[in-house]
Amino acid sequence: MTSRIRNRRFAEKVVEAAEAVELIEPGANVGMSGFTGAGYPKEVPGALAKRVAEARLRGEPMKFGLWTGASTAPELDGALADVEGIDLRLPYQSDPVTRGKINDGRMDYTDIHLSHVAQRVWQGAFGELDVAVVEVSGITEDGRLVPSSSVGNNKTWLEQADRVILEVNSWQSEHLEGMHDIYYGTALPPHRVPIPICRPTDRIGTPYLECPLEKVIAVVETESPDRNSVFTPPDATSERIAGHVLDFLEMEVRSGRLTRELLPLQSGVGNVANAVLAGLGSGPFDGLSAYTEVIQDGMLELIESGTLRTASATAFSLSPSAIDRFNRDAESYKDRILLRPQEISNHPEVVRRLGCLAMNGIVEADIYGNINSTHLMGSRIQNGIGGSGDFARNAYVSIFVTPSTAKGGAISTIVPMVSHVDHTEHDVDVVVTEQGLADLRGLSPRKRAEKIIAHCAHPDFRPALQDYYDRALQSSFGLHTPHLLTEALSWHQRYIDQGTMRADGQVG
Ligand code: 0RQ
Repeated sequence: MTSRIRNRRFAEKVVEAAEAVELIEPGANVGMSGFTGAGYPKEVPGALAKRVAEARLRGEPMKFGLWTGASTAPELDGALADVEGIDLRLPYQSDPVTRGKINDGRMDYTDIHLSHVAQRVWQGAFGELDVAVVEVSGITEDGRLVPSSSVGNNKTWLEQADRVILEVNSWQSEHLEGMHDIYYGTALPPHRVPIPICRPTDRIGTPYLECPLEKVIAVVETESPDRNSVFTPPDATSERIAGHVLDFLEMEVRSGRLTRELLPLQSGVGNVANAVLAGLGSGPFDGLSAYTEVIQDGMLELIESGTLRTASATAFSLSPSAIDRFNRDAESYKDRILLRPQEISNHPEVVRRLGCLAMNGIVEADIYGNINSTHLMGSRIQNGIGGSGDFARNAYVSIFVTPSTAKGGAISTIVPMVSHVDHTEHDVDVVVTEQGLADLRGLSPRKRAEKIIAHCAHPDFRPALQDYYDRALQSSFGLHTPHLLTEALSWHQRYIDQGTMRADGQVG
């Protein structure tokens, strides 16, 4: 028995991954742990992919429904997508192989708000959950499960699945024990009660996941690390975007709409988010808190410097060097960091009550402030909506950030009309590019368009956007939200046809 499996009866169920996957019947719906590359099972997915590949060679194709918390890693999504072993994937992915299969029409994908997944599964909207495959960082003497570096939907998987395979990962820090808050008080209507979180790190549950021993069909041991991408320092564009966001927040403080403590921060992952977080460390802000999905490097640094007092999330997404620092000092983070199930970390009720300041990346925005976070040219999925919708609609201020161009300047991320809508104009308060910031609060559509074109568009595309808007003012069917419908998506079609949105045909 390893030291991580402290319960004898669980230890008796240890098998190799290859043996465990034989217990998953073809066609099963499988709920796996994992959120932004943290806490996904490391051994079972690869073994399952191998089984699928071997079965295919025998002429017996085999597919599984694959449900997770959010994105995972090449060893999970990539491996199973590569052998075409996935039937329906949900709810968020960012794996290139998976993305390719979805966009080629070879795999089904349903992209839903992260906070909605648990209730949809409880409703039975995706059918039965047959098997859960969940990474934990240990099993206690009395058989409770110590969660790992993400919680995601694990509580729901363990409750809903008929059978459970546990992966016990001794690479994960032992100090994770006690850092989680698993709330068992959710119910379907009409039995719902308020979620009693009034401050980001209010504890309302228990540090452990529960799973009856009888459900556990196998335990697999591993020492493999999470997929931790190396931290790349913010580039100049991200820093300029971050600068505008920080100026905006400072202005909100100066005008008395926010205090120096701001309100609980939610921040998407990536370069811009890290640049904003870095800037918060040197700004006039203090005693900050976060109620978010993911704790990334920038947030850990803010905690280390003391600017960020507390952070609630559902997962870590740290670089290897940040993980080292975290593991060295994990004990001291216990009263400052807390990981929850994603239905709680992203819960609209809590986000609205706390008044989160939400900041997320986008694919494109239109001149009226509608946002596309997910689709390229209206039809190709990039990643998914993730938690951006959970936060944006319910935030105190919802901020969306993007460079003003993509693909070397061939694409304007500010367009006449978005080619797909994830966040409607009603959910969008502030749009920011490296060119500037448009505060849309309180503005009519026409005033919004003027601001977005003037402040956010790249100078190479600004005249064409202004020209579109001016002509729409002349001949639109209605003048509340002026549009030229036969032209509104022509920028996207030009990119598809000519590889550029530029009217002069220049590529980049
Ligand atoms: O593609 O690498 O092939 O060139 O999209 O774009 O600029 O690297 O930006 O990594 O911050 O991702 C919206 C995808 C932005 C992300 C999105 C191309 C661009 C590049 C990526 P290449 P960048 P980022 C918290 C909240 C939704 C979920 C969310 C996202 C690639 O922020 O998934 O907010 N958000 N979750 O070239 C064509 C455009 C484009 C474009 C960018 N207008 N047209 N291609 N690209 N803009 C996290 C979770 O919920 C878990």
